[in-house]
Amino acid sequence: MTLLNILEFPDPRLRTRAKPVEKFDAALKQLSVDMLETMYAAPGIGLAASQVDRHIQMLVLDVSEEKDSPMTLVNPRILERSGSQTCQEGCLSVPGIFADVDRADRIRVAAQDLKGEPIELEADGLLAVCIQHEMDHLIGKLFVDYLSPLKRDMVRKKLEKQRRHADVASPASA
Ligand code: K1U
Ligand code: ZN
Repeated sequence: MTLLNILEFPDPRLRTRAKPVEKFDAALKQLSVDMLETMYAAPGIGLAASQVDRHIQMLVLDVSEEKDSPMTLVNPRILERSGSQTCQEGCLSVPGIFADVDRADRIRVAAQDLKGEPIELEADGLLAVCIQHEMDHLIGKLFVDYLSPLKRDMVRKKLEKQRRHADVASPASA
């Protein structure tokens, strides 16, 4: 099992725009397996390749209660959006912070699977929120960008404090 390192806000690499996937090979399949393992272990309900410092348009997710419905979307595009919903979001790249974000309630998405075959799906509720959140990662956008600059700065300071406390609790050996 390979667990990948998840980049954390405000790491500038999270702001990189992901490139389209052109090669549907064994390495892409392996990255999707590693990303799913990393997402389940975190635990989370989604993960974008950008979060593990791979700047390609691929995301994984599983919003099922049983954690038995993994999905991988390659080169996703939103074809249609409708309605709106407000959901409290978290992010594995912004640990311990939760905030309400307004997003489309229903979306229609076109993507490719790991073989490059076209997929189309309709999503609503949490699945729609999660896809929109992960697609934001692929353009270098984080859910904290929907907050006011003041609140975003508070988040940055809170994370710095959390990290300082974590360093004191378990200092890196020299
Ligand atoms: O992108 C990410 O960092 C993953 C993120 C996805 C997400 C969560 C909530 C709303 C929108 C998108 C997470 O998975 S954060 C962790 C989380 O929400 C969760 C963890 C365990 C069980 C249930 C939810
Ligand atoms: Zn996220």
